[in-house]
Amino acid sequence: FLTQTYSERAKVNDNACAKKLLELMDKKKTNLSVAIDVTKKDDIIRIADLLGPYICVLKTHIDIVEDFDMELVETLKQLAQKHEFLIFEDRKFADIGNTVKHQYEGGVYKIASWSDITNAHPIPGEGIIKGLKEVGLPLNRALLLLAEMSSKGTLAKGQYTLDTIEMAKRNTDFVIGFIGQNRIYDNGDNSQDFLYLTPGVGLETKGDSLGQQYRTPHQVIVESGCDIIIVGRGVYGAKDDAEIKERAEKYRKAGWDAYLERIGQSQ
Ligand code: UP6
Repeated sequence: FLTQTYSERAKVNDNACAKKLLELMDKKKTNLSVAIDVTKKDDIIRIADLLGPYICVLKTHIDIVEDFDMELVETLKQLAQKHEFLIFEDRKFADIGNTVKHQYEGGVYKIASWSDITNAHPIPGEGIIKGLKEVGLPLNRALLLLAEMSSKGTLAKGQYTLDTIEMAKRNTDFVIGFIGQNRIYDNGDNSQDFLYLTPGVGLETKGDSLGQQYRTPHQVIVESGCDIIIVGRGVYGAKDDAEIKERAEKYRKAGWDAYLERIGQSQ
């Protein structure tokens, strides 16, 4: 899959969400996901509308929003349609199946009702997938498992990561891929594969004071074989809207050029 195009991979993917994602990446020429980690509803909406044309996935942390209401997610859904991107609530579920089911479906945020993709830590065992699947599958939602993390000292490594992949392989109707740093597993034929979405991407700095570690789009896409770069502060942390757009275009181009190099189509 390292040399296959996103559109070739879309054709063999039976998960509606993964198929749509791969198709829109190809169409919009972007493998950039932006993490809009800001805390005011109006800022999220403004930045989402601004960045719509540059991104394939809008990543949210809905529980950091101070003035959350359902109108926010309704607006994000409309923007997702207008600009053709998917919404990924980075909820990082980590509890037993019965609990995550409620957290995913209900509560204040009703994540399953608006987020195309969400993610979960495999730490509780396979029940977490089963619980989320009961809610998400009928709604055509998809799940990513956290196989590795970008942060210093992460415990998600070695056998834990390999076991995560085995869990995903048993649930390919709902699990479309991973949050990770490397393409750990590649099935090596032309059947449905996993998507690798990678946070910890930055062009200017190597990390922050709280353990975040950054790599470049080239390292992520070409050297590590991942599919989507997730960038937060590197994009939204600009001084004004014009600079946010400039930065988004810079990361979009860096990610896309890296992809073209990987599939052997760079000029
Ligand atoms: N994130 C990571 N590393 C992981 C998993 N998730 O950084 O292993 C998330 C963070 C944040 C974003 O929760 O929303 O990706 C990275 O933001 P940044 O680019 O501003 O560091």
